[in-house]
Amino acid sequence: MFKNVLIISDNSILSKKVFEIIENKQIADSFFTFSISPYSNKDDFNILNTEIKIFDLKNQEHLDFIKSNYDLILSIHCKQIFPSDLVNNIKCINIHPGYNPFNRGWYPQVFSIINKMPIGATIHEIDQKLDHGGIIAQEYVNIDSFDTSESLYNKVVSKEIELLELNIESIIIGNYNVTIPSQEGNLNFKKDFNKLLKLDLDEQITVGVLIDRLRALTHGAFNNAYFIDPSTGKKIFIGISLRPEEK
Ligand code: 0FX
Repeated sequence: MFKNVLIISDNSILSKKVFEIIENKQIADSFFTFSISPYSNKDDFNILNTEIKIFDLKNQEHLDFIKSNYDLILSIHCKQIFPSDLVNNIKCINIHPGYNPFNRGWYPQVFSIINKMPIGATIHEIDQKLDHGGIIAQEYVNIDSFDTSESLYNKVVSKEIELLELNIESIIIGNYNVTIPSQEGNLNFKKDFNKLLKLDLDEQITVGVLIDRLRALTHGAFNNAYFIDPSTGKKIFIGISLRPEEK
């Protein structure tokens, strides 16, 4: 049983969900602390109605504090990579918006739309490699032909919440099982996402490949895909709208 649990997150909506799940489950024997990385704005987390700490996982004093005060860390979309000093000394568990070991790393749903690898949500132990450790729970979500990055991401986040609701008690008690993935899978970085953004007006590709590229880069108001206007040299941002027929 883990007694002092640190939740570190840069996603206020998911943090609030976890807060509610913990409250509803009445896990009274453990003490929970909510925190963010320095990349987040504390004000965005006021909706939690609890004290929010800020921990910088690159700061050794912060790491020493964490090591002496907590016995379990739950990473809920944290922007910082967990250093080996933490991973080797405390149980660290991550909820990842992807189906490990496929498209580990940056924005899994974007890459799954393009390379057709499985997508879903995974709860796993953190080890030295990114989105890599033993898997505690995971589930697929389906990619529809009309999904964009945004609609697929929303399905993944709903699945993450479902998995957390189902597994949080066994994680806190420490009686969960772990499965080691049979392969290393593949890993994408921010630079791989950035390489997708610029569209070459002279590139010859099929309509299917183009639609996939555009829907993989369509996510709400984010200015992702663009081409360069040949006459002005300006970036012209582009998204796609997909509407299945209503019957
Ligand atoms: O909570 P989260 O999904 O991302 C966070 C961290 O920011 C990220 O570094 C970490 N790898 C992840 C596990 O947790 O929120 P987000 O707002 O950063 O991104 C949500 C989605 O928004 C992303 O999957 C794709 C889309 N997006 C985001 C940005 C910033 C874009 O399409 N373009 C963008 O420029």
